[in-house]
Amino acid sequence: MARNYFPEVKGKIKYGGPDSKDPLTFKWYRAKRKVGGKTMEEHLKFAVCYWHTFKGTGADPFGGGVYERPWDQADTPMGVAEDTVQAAFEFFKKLGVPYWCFHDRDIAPEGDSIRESAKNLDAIVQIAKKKQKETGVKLLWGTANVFSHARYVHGAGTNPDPLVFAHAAAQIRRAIDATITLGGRGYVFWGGREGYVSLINTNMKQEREQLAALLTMARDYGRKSGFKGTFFIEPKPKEPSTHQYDFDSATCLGFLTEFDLLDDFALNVEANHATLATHTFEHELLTASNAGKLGSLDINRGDMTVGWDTDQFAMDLKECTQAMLIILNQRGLRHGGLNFDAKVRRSSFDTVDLFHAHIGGMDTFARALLIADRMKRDGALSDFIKDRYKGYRSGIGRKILSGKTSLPALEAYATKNGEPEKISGRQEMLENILNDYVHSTKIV
Ligand code: XUL
Ligand code: CO
Repeated sequence: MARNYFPEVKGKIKYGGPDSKDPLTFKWYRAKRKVGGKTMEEHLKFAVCYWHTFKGTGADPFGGGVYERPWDQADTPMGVAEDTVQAAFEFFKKLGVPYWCFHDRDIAPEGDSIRESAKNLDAIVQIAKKKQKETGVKLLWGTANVFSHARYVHGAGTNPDPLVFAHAAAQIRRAIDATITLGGRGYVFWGGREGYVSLINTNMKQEREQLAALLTMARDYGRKSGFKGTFFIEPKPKEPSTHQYDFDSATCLGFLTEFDLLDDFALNVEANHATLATHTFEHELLTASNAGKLGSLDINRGDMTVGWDTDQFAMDLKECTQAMLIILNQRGLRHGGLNFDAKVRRSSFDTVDLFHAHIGGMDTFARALLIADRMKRDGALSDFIKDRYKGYRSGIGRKILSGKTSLPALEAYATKNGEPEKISGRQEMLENILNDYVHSTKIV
């Protein structure tokens, strides 16, 4: 008999509707509810992340772990790993999420040698494969943790020592194998320490070339091994390093173009990483989407008064509505989804807090989806924007965009037509419209 790790939740979390007073029910998320031809489940493709939800300890710079999870109590690291898979799939099933995500070292412990680590990983992957079949839960993406071990102190692919590069390559190879075995839709690269602490000891030009070499090899290995999904780069400006080479969406797009990786890669954009880069989430999503490269999202939020990656659960309805509008406008995420790269607070140490956190995040995005769908259908904001640029759809504007005019011709045009009329950007009016949609109680 499988152990019951979450006895406080008897069965699957149910839909209770917006007026439900039971905190262990959904108010907005109803997996099979149709929104514009697709179900909520298909639109949102939620994934639970293994690292925060099952391996987070609550440790912070001032104190150690406080969570004491029941699946962490076995005598051996492999025993703990086996118990954790059981607990994880019980959680996925009860929550009703279609996907999960992992790093190699979250699911299986590092061994004393590369061979032993690979053996550990494979053993857990086999169990996870069975659990996926049994529950119907699928893998959104896998990745390798090439930033926690002491050998990666100066980076993995960007390390000055090629032996460290080789260790990272070995790990990534096995993590790609694991992702393929589990049918993962994507494979993520987050460059944890792929950057510098100080330029005083760094050959930045070469480090970027090293990183490109690693990504190219990984792409070639994955394709040769039959991986048909998308490789994702996850932008983040800093933390743990001072500067990371995958700083933000625009920097990553430039990097992928420079090193000829655009065809196989897209971006996995994270909310808290956007704000660390002093951008809004919307800005980062739109930059990726405009380039046809918004592949997946790590959903969470930062704390605007705190300058680090707090990875809180997404709760800001306005921000999530803007994110959903961008996703709807690009007609969905092909291989990606919405991964909860978020952790409960240190003081929320009960296992039931994990349910409250995910229910809140799922409800926020489900509600955001309904609002965004209505806004899109009504042409709210978009009609205004379209009208604002109408001058470029004909006449001189059209000539500018199609390269059919020149500076002297434009000088002649400006001279003939005189001073332009002043036209308001109507920001406050549009903010009021956005507020009306976000706070409307009629959109159910
Ligand atoms: C770290 C972060 C990672 C990646 C996966 O800030 O976001 O958890 O999502 O390596
Ligand atoms: Co992330």
